[in-house]
Amino acid sequence: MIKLYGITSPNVLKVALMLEEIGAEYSLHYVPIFTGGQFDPAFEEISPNHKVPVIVDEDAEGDKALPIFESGAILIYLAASRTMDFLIEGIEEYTGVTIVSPKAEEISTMITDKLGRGITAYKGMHGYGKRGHVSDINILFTVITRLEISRLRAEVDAIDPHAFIVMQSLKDTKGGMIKKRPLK
Ligand SMILES: N[C@@H](CCC(=O)N[C@@H](CS)C(=O)NCC(=O)O)C(=O)O
Repeated sequence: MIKLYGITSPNVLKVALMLEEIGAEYSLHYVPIFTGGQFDPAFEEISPNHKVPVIVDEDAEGDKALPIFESGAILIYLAASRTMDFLIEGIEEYTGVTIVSPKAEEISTMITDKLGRGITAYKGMHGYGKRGHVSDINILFTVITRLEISRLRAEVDAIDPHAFIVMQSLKDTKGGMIKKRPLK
């Protein structure tokens, strides 16, 4: 959570706009600067130049609260920390892939041999349709990183261009062998 200290002045509003834009969780705290609130010793601790806006990032490094003053510095801090989040989450983001194909065996071998990823197979049925033809099939499920998506698509396409593929980005995973292997 970020605390924003200020009034309804442009310097404060531009910080509020940035917080809104990046979707940050924040709370507003009014500082009565026209009656000397900026000289309150408690406020002075986070704003040594006695001005608003000030933010306090309560989740900065190791949950240690970090006060930042000067609107330009605050905007740079928010932009930089948001960019870092994106880089870390972007690279670490996992995608769950479900593949339905009569060539499940071949695709499964390709995923384990070429991508080095594990596979889970569900026993399923496919072919529901107007003609009513239904047959047993192994439905494959694997978890890959964002960087491996295009390679997986290309490899599956080479084996079965008609394979049905569903991808979902995953917020959390546990177990398996996802994090034990460095990216290639
Ligand atoms: N350069 C500062 C200017 C901040 C500023 O001037 N804040 C005014 C309100 S918009 C203030 O707190 N004035 C109180 C004072 O000067 O005592 C920034 O961009 O943050």
